[in-house]
Amino acid sequence: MKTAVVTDSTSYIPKHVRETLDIHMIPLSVVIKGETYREEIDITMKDFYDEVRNGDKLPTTTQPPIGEFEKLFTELAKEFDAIISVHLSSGISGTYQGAVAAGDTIAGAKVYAYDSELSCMAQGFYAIKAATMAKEGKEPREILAGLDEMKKHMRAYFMVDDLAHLQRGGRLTSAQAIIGSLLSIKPLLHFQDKVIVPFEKIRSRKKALKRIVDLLDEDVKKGKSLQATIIHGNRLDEAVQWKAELTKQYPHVEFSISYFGPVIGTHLGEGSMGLCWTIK
Ligand code: MYR
Repeated sequence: MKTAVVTDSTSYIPKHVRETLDIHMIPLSVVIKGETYREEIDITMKDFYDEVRNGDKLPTTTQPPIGEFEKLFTELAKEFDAIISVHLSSGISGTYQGAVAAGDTIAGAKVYAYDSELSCMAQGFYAIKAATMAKEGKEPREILAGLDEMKKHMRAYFMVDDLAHLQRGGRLTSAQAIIGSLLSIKPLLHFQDKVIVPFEKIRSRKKALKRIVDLLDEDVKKGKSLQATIIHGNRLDEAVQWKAELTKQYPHVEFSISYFGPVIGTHLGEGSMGLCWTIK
């Protein structure tokens, strides 16, 4: 049984990793001043933030057209018996549903769309795990069980500099009054039941980051072997420094750095910061 692995661009898996593991990528897009850019292909993270920082018009995002899924799945079905397609949470984007709908039209390979229930490198962890297991010759059933096991241990917390982006994009699921009460502070955010909700109200960026480390600490103490990624919205220097501190504090956790690319950055804004972790 040969299984191919697909993910969308919001996993922000580095190109060389995708190439090494044969992970196929379908891009979402940002629309800036009427121009559509496929992220990870037509526009980099840095160019995106530079472009929109002082722009008078705010960007918007779009999910991949179903035809793109159909094209890729049809191509892969010539060589593979199964396709596992890992996507950002179905609670914040229609991308997962697009993969499901396209998968239903494909002959010759069974398509398993997998809802990561979050996004970014946390989603990337699933795609990398799926691709590694597929290369080991594991059956789709075993791969999906591996992803579900990983999901039990997945944690992702993040904070934004300005909640207005999430509010404007409609991706913060809370009563208007709650959002209003959060606007002046830096709440810690996370995913619950596939949507973004405030985890705790915290007043400063420093305290929010410290709280994330406390949450990591609780899981480190459980003794499982963990991998973690710092995710930043164009704050590489800060991420590098945080990684050095965390690596010193938790030498047995494998840390890496990733970013909130154009699509996710449209909804979070520049200067966001997060940490996700799970079992290896
Ligand atoms: C679309 O247009 O379909 C894309 C919508 C993307 C919404 C993104 C909302 C923010 C997600 C934050 C993820 C943080 C993961 C650690």
